[in-house]
Amino acid sequence: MKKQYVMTAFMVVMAMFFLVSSSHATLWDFNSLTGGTNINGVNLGGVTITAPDSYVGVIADYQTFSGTPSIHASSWSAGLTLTMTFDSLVKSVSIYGGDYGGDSDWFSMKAYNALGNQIAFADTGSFSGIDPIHTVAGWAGDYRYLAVSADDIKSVVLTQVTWGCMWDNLDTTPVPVPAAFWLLGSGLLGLVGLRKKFRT
Ligand SMILES: [Ca+2]
Repeated sequence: MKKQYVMTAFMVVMAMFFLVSSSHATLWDFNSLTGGTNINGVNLGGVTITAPDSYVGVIADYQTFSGTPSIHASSWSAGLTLTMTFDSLVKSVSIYGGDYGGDSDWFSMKAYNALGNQIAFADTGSFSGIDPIHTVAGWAGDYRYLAVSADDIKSVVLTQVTWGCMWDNLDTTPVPVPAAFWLLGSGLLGLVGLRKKFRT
């Protein structure tokens, strides 16, 4: 009987560990990357960023956009895209984009599931100046924050709608522990309880 208590406690601890370890948000700030590098197709630890023309650059610092390394498309041409594909499904994605100089920036973000179907969309519209809500200490360029959320995001496509953008601080939250895991867990706990009942 003692053994069953130990097993039950072990399962509860494992379940809690799994929940805690899998609920952490993941932030890519690109700060360890070297300016001028082409990171197209490189896995940055959970995310791979690609572009149709095979160029995803790193800018060490562009005036005061973020004051730290950020990423960009091959040129400032309108319509260029970057695709960010995640190793594991996520339920939300956010990122900052923009540059500096008071021009009219604009970018959008589309989210896709593993089947390639679009499941969410966010758009800054034309803007200049700092995001009035999502301010970041040390950032002084023109930027906006965009976020999308859905049940099962596998990738997002960023488009610089007008002019060019740099992007920084890509942030995701993971898909929560599946309900099935908890059903299985509670089922096993129930079995332990039943065994105990039949024994006494
Ligand atoms: Ca950065």
